[in-house]
Amino acid sequence: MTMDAGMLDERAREILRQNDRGGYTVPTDGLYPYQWNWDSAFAAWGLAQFDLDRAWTEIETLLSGQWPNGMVPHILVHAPDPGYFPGPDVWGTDGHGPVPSSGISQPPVAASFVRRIWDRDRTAGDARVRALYPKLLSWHRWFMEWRSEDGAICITHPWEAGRDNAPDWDGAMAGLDPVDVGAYTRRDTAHVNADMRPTKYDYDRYVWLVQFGKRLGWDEAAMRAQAPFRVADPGRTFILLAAMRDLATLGEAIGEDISQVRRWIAALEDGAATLWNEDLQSYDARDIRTGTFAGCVSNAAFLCWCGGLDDDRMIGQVNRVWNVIRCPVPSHDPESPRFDPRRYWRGPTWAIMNALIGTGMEQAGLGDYAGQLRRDTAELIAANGFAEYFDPTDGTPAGGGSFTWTAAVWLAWASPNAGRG
Ligand code: 9WN
Repeated sequence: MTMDAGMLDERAREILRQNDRGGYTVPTDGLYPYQWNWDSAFAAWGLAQFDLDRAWTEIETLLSGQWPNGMVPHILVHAPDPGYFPGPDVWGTDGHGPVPSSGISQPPVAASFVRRIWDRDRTAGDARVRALYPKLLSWHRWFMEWRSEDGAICITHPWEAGRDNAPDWDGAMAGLDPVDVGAYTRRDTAHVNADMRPTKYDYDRYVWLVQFGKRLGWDEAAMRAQAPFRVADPGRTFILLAAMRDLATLGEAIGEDISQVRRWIAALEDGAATLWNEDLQSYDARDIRTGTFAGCVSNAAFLCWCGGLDDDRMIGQVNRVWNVIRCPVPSHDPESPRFDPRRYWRGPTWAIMNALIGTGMEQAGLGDYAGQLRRDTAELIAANGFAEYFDPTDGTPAGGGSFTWTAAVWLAWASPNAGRG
């Protein structure tokens, strides 16, 4: 591969600076004008490679939006912007949290990046990690109280998974009737090609689920009792498992009692086991209302190693998928009829998912696979830019450009110069 890694490093730093809105980073200019939860945690990982203080601030700003019940919203609206739909008025979350926000959360990657950022300079980060620990603990508790089904972590809206239109939710989405959703104007398709975005069928259901939560005043107990959409997600389960292990490491280091965190880890391990689909020979999403598996080998299934599971059963799937499409990992099985290489989470490859999968593989002793995935992700970015996501069949960049988390993953993991910490 011929690439000028130094130049790409500089471009990645420039993207992070350009998307900085003062204390928080937007995912990309225009398309996503607010602070997104897991985007920000990745941004902090990237920022930590050249500005540790700013990296801590990113996480602190994210946690400043935490609701009293522990939930950390998936979107924080520090400054209004008409360029994105739905805004806080549609969510109807006024008075729920300290910052205008959405009413749902996103994959909790933050604790894992806090641990890595802290490891870069434990002395400088000591006070900051002590202040963040109780907030992360209370967010993780919220997951265990409101999203756990025997340790398998659920989503109540596709946006909570961060993998919005993944085929993993097709069955549960078909069970919704978005009656009376009313008229609304999407903004995303004004920024990027509609063929690369979720469809109107999807959006009607996304908006209807927001209206449902708003109607119930975002009361978790009431929402759980009625639960029109509740799907156990392998992605969230493995990510929370990883974050919980990192939280235990942090807690132990600062002298906290981590016995509850240990119990949660055990519960999540049990929950992860319930997501193994024997017929598919893969981890899989499961609809809680119907008890049925989605039948999807998605990139989330390959996060088992990131979750710290010593499990070699997914290796067969990696080999099969890479035989059809050499890595990086596509978001959906390339041999499935539902595979769509340009439509968002139904086929494209995402640098953030590759980074989580790769660091997990590394940790599990699968160094050759991890190295391959990292090099191929680097090549993809070097050849096609810092796009939101990429067509895995030919690398075509898709979605938004100058994307924060792609730049962050480049700096922290994919770049030949990356410290990978
Ligand atoms: C809805 C910001 C976010 C990511 C998600 C990604 C996409 C939003 C959207 O963009 O979701 O939250 O409007 O499509 O799916 O993972 O956090 O980058």
